[in-house]
Amino acid sequence: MDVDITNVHLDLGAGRRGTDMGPGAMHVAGLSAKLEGLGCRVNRVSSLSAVGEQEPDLGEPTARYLPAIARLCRALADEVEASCEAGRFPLVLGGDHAQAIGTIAGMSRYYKRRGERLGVVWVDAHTDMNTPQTSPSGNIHGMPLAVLLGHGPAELVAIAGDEPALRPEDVAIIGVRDVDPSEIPLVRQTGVGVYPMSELDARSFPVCVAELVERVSRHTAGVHLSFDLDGVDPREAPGVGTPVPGGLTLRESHFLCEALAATGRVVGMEMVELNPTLDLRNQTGKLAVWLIESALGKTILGRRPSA
Ligand code: B3U
Ligand code: MN
Ligand code: MN
Repeated sequence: MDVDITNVHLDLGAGRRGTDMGPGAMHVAGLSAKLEGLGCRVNRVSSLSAVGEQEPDLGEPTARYLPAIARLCRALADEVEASCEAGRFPLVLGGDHAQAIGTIAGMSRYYKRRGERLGVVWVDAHTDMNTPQTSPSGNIHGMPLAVLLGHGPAELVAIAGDEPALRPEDVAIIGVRDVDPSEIPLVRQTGVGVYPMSELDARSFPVCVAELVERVSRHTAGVHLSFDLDGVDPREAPGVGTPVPGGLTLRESHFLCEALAATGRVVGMEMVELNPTLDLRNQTGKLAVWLIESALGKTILGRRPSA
């Protein structure tokens, strides 16, 4: 498999600075060599940056840094779409989760043009379905999934084209344990699949993962994994800006990535919200690279035979 890596130096969507340094930390953890060890070829590594962009003075902002984030996401969508077009696997290193507006819009444009649909597994402590009207923070990293389903600032929704990037039936969020009361109506109204921690515990993790894989695969030509590291428990992934206790264990996180890889239908991945300024000796950066390896097909007893 040929992989295109895009480093996204973006932290303007988050409430805390520092996720712009996430890509560097994953490279320090040996990403490229590990991908090559898996039999992947890294075709190109490119970078997009919103570091140092100024916030327009709009009084009390409801979508902070909207122009800069829209600009970056448009450029990212173009890159990712071109990678899909060339038959390469887009691996996007974040960056805060606002980048998913660009990554997934680009992938979705490619599939829509072929009359096909894209499935998404969204790993997150949060549901990321606020809009400027409901957001308590004004931070766009709390809004990307709403945007991709067609709700939110028009300049962000439009990056996917005339139709929203995703259909709610093709989306599942897993690891959820911190939802704003104000975003619950949109979560319910859209009907996206949501697996809160309580359900994973009550019904067992493997059962829920099997159901989730079936949901995102049923009507789709491929599945993208949008992995917010705050989905993982902060004891194992401390380097994130909004840690929430009670998250996925390292073992569950690997299990999910391995289960997705085993379907052979993973067509893109992004790893987001890594904040090296809050990490402990790159513990979370290393975890991120491990999880990427699992999602791209690493197995414990050696390489899975490639098709
Ligand atoms: N729901 C809150 C907090 C939040 C969302 N995503 C992250 N934090 N990482 C918000 O600001 O929208
Ligand atoms: Mn998120
Ligand atoms: Mn999150």
